[in-house]
Amino acid sequence: METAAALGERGRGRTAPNPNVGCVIVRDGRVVGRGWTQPGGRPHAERMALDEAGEAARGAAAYVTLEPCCHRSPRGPACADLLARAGVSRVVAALGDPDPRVSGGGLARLRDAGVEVTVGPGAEAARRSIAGFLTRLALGRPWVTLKLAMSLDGKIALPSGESRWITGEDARAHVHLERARADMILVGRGTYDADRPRLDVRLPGLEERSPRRALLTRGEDVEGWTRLQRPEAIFDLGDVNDLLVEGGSATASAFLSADLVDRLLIYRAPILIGEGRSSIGYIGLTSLADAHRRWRMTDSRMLGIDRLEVYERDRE
Ligand code: AOF
Ligand code: ZN
Repeated sequence: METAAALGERGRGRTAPNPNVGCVIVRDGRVVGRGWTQPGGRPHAERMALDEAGEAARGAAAYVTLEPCCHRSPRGPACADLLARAGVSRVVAALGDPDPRVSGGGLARLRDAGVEVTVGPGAEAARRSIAGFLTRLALGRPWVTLKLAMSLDGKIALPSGESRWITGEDARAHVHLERARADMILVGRGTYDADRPRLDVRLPGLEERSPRRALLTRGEDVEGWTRLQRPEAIFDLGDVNDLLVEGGSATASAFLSADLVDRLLIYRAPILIGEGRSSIGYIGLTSLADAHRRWRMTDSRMLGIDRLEVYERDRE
C-alpha cells in the first residue's frame, strides 16, 4: 500500500476535483500493474494498472489507496466493474471513498462479484497522499500547506527587507517540487508587490505543472490571479484539493490565526539574522498553553545545508 500511495503522489496537484489515487496489482508476489489517477482525473488509477497487467490480472490482488468507484459516469467506466471483469480475486483498499456516489458501494459491488475485499491496511500512508481530496469532502476546503523559509532564529529578512536568499538551491528546488504537487498557490499582496513572483515550477520536465495562482488581498483584482479577500474564502474554491500558501508573514499569520493550516513546511537555513523580519506575526495567542500540542513532526531531513521540517496540525 505504501507503493500505491507513492504512485498516487504522482498525480497530486493535477487531478482535482478528483482524488489522486494509486493502485498496484500483484500476482504471485510480483507487481504486474501500476496506476495512478491521470491529469484531469481520468483514467482512474485502477484502469491504468489493469491495462498494464492485462491477462496477469486474473487471480491477482489489487492494492488501492481508495475504494474503487462504482458510479455511472460519462467520463469513464466504474473501477469496481473493471476489477471484477478482469478476474482480480482480491482487492485491498486503504480507505473508503467519502464521495456520496461511491461511499461503500464500490466495495459492495466487488463482494457481490465474488471478490475478496479488505479495507484498512496502509490507511495512514493513503490518508496522507489523498489528504487534499479527503479534506475537501470532509470540510469543504482544500488541504492547506504553509511554506516558511527562515533563518535559525525564525527570520525571513533583514530590517531593510533584503531576503534573497535565506535558503540554498536544494531547498528552493524542493519548494518548486511542492508547487508542482499543489492545485493552487497563494501569496499575499505584499509579497506580490515586492517580488512579482511567477510561482511557476522551474524544474526540468515539470514546467507544465505550474498551478493556479491566488492572491490574498482586500484590494483590487489582478489578471490571472484568483482573489481571496480572507483566508476563509478557501471554503468557496470548489475544485482545489491542495493549496500551498507561500507568504509573506502577514498572509502566514492570517491563515494561522484562522486555524486554516494543516501542514507546515519549514526550511531552516544555518544562518542567524538577529534583528529582522519575523516569519510570522500575531497569530491570536493569549497563553502559551494554547501553543502546545498543535503540531506534530511528520518528516525531517537535510536539503543541502538547510533543514526541512514537516509538521501536521494535530486536530485530535
Ligand atoms: C477510483 N479511482 O483513480 C479515482 C476515483 O468524475 P469521475 O467520473 O472521474 O468521478 C470522480 C469520483 O471518482 C471522485 O469523486 C472519487 O469518488 C472517484 N475517484 N475513483 O476508483 C481513481 N480518482
Ligand atoms: Zn474509478
